[in-house]
Amino acid sequence: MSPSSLELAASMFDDADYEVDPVDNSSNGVEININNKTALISPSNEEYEYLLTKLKERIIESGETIYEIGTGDGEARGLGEEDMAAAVATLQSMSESLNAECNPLRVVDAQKGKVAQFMIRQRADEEDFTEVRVAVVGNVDAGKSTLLGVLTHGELDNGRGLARLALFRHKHEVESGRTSSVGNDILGFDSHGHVVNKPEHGHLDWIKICRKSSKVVTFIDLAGHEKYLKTTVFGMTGHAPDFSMLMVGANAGVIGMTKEHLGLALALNVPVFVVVTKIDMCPANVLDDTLKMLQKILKSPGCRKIPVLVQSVDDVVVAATNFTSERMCPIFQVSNVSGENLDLLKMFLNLLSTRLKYREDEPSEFQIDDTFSVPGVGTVISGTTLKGMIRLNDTLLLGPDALGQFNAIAIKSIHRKRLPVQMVRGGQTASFALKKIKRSQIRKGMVMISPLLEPKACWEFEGEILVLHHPTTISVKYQAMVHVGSIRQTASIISMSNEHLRTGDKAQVRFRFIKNPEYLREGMRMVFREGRTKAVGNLSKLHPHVSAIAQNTRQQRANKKAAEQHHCKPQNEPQKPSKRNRRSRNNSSTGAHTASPDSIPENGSVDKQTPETPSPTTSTTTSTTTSTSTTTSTTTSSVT
Ligand SMILES: Nc1nc2c(ncn2[C@@H]2O[C@H](COP(=O)(O)OP(=O)(O)OP(=O)(O)O)[C@@H](O)[C@H]2O)c(=O)[nH]1
Ligand SMILES: [Mg+2]
Repeated sequence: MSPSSLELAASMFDDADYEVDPVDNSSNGVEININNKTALISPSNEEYEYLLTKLKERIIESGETIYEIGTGDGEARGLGEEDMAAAVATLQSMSESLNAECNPLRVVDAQKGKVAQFMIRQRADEEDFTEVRVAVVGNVDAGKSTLLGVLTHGELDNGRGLARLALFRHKHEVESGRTSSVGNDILGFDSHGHVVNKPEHGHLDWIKICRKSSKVVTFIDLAGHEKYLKTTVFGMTGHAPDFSMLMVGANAGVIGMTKEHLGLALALNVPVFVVVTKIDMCPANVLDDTLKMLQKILKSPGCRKIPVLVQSVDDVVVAATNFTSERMCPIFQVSNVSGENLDLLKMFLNLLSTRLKYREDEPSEFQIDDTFSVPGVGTVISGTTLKGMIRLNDTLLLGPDALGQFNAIAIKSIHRKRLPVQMVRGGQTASFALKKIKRSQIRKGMVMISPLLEPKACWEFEGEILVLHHPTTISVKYQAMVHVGSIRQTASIISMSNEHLRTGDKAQVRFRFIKNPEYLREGMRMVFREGRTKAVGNLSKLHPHVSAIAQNTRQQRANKKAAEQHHCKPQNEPQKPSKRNRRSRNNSSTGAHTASPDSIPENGSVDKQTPETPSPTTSTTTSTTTSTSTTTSTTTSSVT
């Protein structure tokens, strides 16, 4: 991707979505005139209660907040030593009464004394922890899997691929050293901000980590090689990352897929921070060149970011507190072999909090990004809760199936990171064991959703798209892969506002899925790509699907026949399917699974490959559903 396509990506979306909520001075509708700078020094009972309520409001959503003492409404910054001590004591007492830890982050000199920042983090109970997802992208060999291995297993790398072994899901990945699938690993922090991961004989016990953690960072390890781009795009759209960590090898510099991945993160509006690796083996002048190049790209009109080299604890706090609200892009320089600066990176990760806001009263919505067959348990689905709360024994709708229908399903077990739990909230990933459903009946991209939403499936939808790159022109009947959330399906263009689209063009385009109807929501981000062609955009209008059976009228069949007679072929008709695809198509009618090979463990073992899979011994569950039809009807329906 050229810098100009980065510019295009940035011009499509604005960072405004991620503004932090402004601090307001009302609590439960009661306004209190309070001086924010001095309020904590010796508050009256009424003021104390007010401050406590405000702190509670701040930590209710994500279980933590960064609190600053010594600043306030237009006053000169800083408190004297005694006042600061009194204010800190009040903050500690408030934290204690909210069952939270008050962890000092930094103290800085100011005009009138000192300003101090604290991380107030609730002590989580055994079952509950907040979650932050970080997608790890960057060119092949940048050191992505290695860094994750080092962070999560606490042992340094040998420079020859030792640490990454813990992350690989497939045998061929171990042999080639290249990530080809979406890998997962977790890093837990307790209420003091200390890492809780303690590998036993090289293996991590996820359940123990979650029980001890107040916050769990889930890394989504993605592939750097171009041939796995489809899987990497899926990791970025389907796993709903809060942040993306762009990795750059210090000696290799900004090469290969680095800009492509950066452009993707910008297009999907996922805040990016950069980690430069291999500083142990890189001459100073080469490292300098790499940093200069990075800063130049980040500052370019395409990115409009403010790069900040993070070199101290102070820098980490500033970067973390301004990361989502401003255009700041922190840059870390680390070595996985010597361990240099890894502490700063860990501290930064500890301070990040989820971007997905949830409301308990919202109807729930869960997107499926992977399916597994677990011996003794049955079909297991995993994915992200986007909205609301899902509790045990809730009844949700699972779909859409090939006919665009949703089927009732009871929730009999919920696991978060392999830990059995009672409920899961918006912003959290989870897995569910489903009984009496074959894995082949479930596709990535399907949803489990509250019946209150009365979900409808769509064959057709409209998107406002921007073409980031296309070698020639795109016109009607053009087909490419659409990525929306965890949906990944070929769609063709059936109409558009412009006659032809070239690189840089914006247009209103109507698409039609070629295989299955899908559940979509207006405003979702989409990526439309095929080879080097790439367009990004927003879903602007949905055309809900009317039951395929109802539509399979004589008239429609006649229309279809007529269209066939007119040789209505797509502009870029896909080539003959590969042998394997042909085989899986044939199998699909007999109920064999059709899940993407990415998700299927090669060696048959499911434990490691299923991030949140309930273990056969711990699972008690099952759920029922009305049977979904396996008959495929891909061509029969259309839109009103
Ligand atoms: N000297 C040194 N070597 C490193 C460092 N980080 C990674 N490596 C080595 O770089 C090589 C590539 O690392 P990987 O972690 O496989 O790279 P990747 O980004 O995951 O690559 P793909 O998965 O193929 O995209 C391995 O041999 C690592 O041992 C580092 O900080 N210093
Ligand atoms: Mg890798």
